[in-house]
Amino acid sequence: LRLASLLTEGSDKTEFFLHYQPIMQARDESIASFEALMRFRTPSGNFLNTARMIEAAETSGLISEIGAWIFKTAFAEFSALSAVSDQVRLNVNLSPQQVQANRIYKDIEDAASAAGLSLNRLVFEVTEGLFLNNDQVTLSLLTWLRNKGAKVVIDDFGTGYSSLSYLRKLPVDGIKIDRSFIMNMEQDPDALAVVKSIVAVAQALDLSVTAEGVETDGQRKLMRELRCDYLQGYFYSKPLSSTDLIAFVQKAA
Ligand code: G
Ligand code: G
Ligand code: MN
Ligand code: NA
Repeated sequence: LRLASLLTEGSDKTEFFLHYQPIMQARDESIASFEALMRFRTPSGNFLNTARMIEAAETSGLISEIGAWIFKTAFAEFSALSAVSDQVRLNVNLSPQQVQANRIYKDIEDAASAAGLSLNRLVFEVTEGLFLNNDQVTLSLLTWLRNKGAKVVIDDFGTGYSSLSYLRKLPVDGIKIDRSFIMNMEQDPDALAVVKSIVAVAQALDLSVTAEGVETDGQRKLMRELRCDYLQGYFYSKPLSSTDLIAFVQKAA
């Protein structure tokens, strides 16, 4: 996949756009947030694999360019959701490469001011790998975002090198338990034990917990019993186009 040529030959060929997946408050199942997820569609109408496209953007050095487009588009589309309460937030994924580039500060500020959006409406999702080297560039960015009122959460938690004890020292507000654990916990006692201990540690450290990939009523009930904070997954909604998102918000209101 030649992302670079796709980009330079014009986005009139391959369309980029964002889908948004609702994240619910576990307590009352109201809308807590929307996660922006990148989508690529070819002229023939096929969706390209997002993970592969993001990876291609990372290796070709275009991720910051795409990232800036994501900030601009997501912040503007989110701002335009007039029926949504000001308690609802927007989650945006950050690639490790994007975090390393200095332009990210200005890209976020420019997009937020263009959309009239305060940074305290934002949640940034990062991966565990970002914290491996205790890198100052990373820590400075995350600290800056949190000082501006944004939240930072660790995505796909449990799949990386997580020693639970290191969590205490990181500039993060919460974790999202990877959906592989949620998927298996009803059948597999080990997966359930992992979920329970992740939740217990996060709660002891005052970190929010999101369960990803909630697909069944059983998973939903279990996570609510464990006092997980947020639930996300097909049980509530798949990722939605911006048009379908407006309908979802109106129905929930
Ligand atoms: O939405 P989907 O399951 O197709 O996403 C596949 C992968 O691509 C996920 O790991 C997701 O985190 C990543 N991804 C989706 N959208 C974005 C984005 O806007 N930025 C980054 N960095 N990653 C994204
Ligand atoms: O890595 P990240 O957590 O950002 O990836 C999110 C991806 O997970 C989204 O692309 C979305 O399509 C996918 N996803 C969200 N909810 C569910 C779910 O309930 N089941 C499955 N199988 N995938 C989901
Ligand atoms: Mn994510
Ligand atoms: Na995930």
